[in-house]
Amino acid sequence: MVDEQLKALLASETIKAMHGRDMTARAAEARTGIAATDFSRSRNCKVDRDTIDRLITILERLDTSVEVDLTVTPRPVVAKAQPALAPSRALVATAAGHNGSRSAPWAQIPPPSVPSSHPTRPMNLLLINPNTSAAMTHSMAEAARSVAAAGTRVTGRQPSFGPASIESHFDEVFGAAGVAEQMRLAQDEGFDAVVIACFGDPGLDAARELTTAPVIGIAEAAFHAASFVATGFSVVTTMTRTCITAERLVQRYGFERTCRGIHGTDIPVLALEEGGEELLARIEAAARQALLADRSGAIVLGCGGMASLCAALQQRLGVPVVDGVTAAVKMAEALVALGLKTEKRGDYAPPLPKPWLGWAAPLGVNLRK
Ligand code: 5HY
Repeated sequence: MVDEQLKALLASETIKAMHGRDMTARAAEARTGIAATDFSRSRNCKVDRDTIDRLITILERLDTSVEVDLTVTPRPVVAKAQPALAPSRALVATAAGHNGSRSAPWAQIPPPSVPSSHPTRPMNLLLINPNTSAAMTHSMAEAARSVAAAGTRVTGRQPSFGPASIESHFDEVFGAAGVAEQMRLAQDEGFDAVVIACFGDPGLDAARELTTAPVIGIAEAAFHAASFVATGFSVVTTMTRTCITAERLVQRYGFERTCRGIHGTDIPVLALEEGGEELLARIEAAARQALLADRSGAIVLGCGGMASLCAALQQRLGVPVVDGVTAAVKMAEALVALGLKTEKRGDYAPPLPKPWLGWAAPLGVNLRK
């Protein structure tokens, strides 16, 4: 009885969410087998994706499988998603950005051969935005979902304290602490991978101490991706004063030979949320100048808040433009598919227990799990 109720609830919630995506009632009916009349009653109710994710998680805990075909036109951020779910465990893929059908004939094609010890189950990806701008967390989670594989569910979170944007060393200290807070709070949620969505990769090492799941910083991911497609790349970022942070990461990750220059636009991070042509044109101009001055072949966007501008800039510049958020998502999926986990023998072993004082004390207890 419970299953049916939840299944119906999930399907109708998903349909409501699909309504937000201009799908005709007829089409939704054809895909879900739920009578169109039901839709008219639910037309004005929008349900966010997180709700669907939660419902899916509930269903999984009940080990119930539901087949829903969700063909939705993804917003072109970078690349089309690649369906990879095994036919036997057809589960509801999260509504946004997936292109998977269980009823199409190719769905019977066996999934790519992955190591048998790592079955292709849905992957839970935690995207942590180290600043406290909920709008930026949302836009980066959207970009992440637009390239995520069919079975990858993206959960976006930001700290409960700290700066709305990270544009200085002082901001970065709290950004890193915010990452540590969110890692501690998510420690029992079983995320399969984590993305730190700020171009300074704040708190990356600390986060890796708190989980065996792969943790990827968007700067590190972007540098790797750019070095696969060009012998030299240039970074275009926000405030010029934060260029030093990117310079230090280039050295830390060993990209001195491929990173040919780092350029600030002095566009404040939070101004990116406004978007608009004027802003895009300023970044485009800075990128053109960098390509010329550095003789580089690719551009790396030096802020997570630029993720939604990536496709348009690539179109205009005609060179590879790399956004770290989407690059990190695909690398996280690759590491999980390869069954690779963060080492626990050396410096990424859990922090040693000790007394903690003050407001952060709750974050310091029972660290050795
Ligand atoms: C970022 N700051 O990606 C960095 C960009 C920067 O709040 N998110 C931020 O300027 O370092």
